[in-house]
Amino acid sequence: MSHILTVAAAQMGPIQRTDSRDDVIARMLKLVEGAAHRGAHIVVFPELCLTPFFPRWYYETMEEADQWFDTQWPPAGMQAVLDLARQKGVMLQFSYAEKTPDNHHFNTASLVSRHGEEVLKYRKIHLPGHAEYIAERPLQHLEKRYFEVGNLGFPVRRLDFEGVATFNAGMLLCNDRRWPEAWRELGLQEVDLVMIGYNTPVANLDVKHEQPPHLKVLHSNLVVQAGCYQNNCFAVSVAKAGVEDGHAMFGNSIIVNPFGEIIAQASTWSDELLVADCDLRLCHVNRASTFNFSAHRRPEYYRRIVDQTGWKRPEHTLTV
Ligand code: CDT
Repeated sequence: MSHILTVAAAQMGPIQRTDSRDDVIARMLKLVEGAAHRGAHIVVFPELCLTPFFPRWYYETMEEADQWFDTQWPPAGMQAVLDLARQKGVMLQFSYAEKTPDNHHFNTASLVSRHGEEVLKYRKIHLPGHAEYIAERPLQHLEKRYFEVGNLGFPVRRLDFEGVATFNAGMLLCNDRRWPEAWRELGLQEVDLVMIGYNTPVANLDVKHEQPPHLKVLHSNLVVQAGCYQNNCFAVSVAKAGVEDGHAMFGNSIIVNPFGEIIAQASTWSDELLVADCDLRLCHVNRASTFNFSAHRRPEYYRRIVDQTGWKRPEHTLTV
């Protein structure tokens, strides 16, 4: 066994409303081809990598929004990508809008073995935005309208990539990466590799506070670097980037090691591959020291984290 898992972040440029599914699939095929050529064992695609980020558009009914949802696994067109990946012997992670046979709607990520089987499914839990149209917003973000909160928790699967490495894999989607609780759920299952897809706009969506664009990059790096460091894992964090439907998404896909260091970073707003070797032994360095969870965690003092959602400030004020 080599202990080295070679991962590829397959950043994608924008997907316009006018692009066909075939156009998108052709781009994904090229990215898989390139990643395999560069020796990748796993290729990770962005959140909602088959469609534009449609939650920026308001639809009165779910029936209208359903045009963006796939009802089958694999989603339409994806079989060609799975076939190529199987032929090249690489694993894939992709994400799409899923409508289940019993009419539930999720923002879903799927991890596929090099034999073409789904080995792990994740349904996004932290859905940002709002459920109703808000006229004052410069840009709608209607994930709470179109998706239900994921019902699978934060699963981690132990995978043996024969002849390469055995590792524990988990997934997050976009806004999830900002929540330490999500990372810790994965970290407590000894996750080695976290795969993250995202669509994050450059524009500040909060009309009450003008946030400069550089903070978007800072915050995205900050949470992924901290998540990896505090949970002893690698992450492949992959953007849909560039100007989609007139709205810019900041891109900046990164691959991060368990020390929190960025080991690969995108430099375009287009389809772009980042490839990095992940020495999985690095995950054990801090597991044996600073972040030895068994030795140092104090869950008896963490109750508030699971019992409480919003803030409760101290009841009394002390005059000083
Ligand atoms: N797709 C996604 O989760 N995007 C969010 C932006 C939300 S702004 C209301 C993110 O956290 O990047």
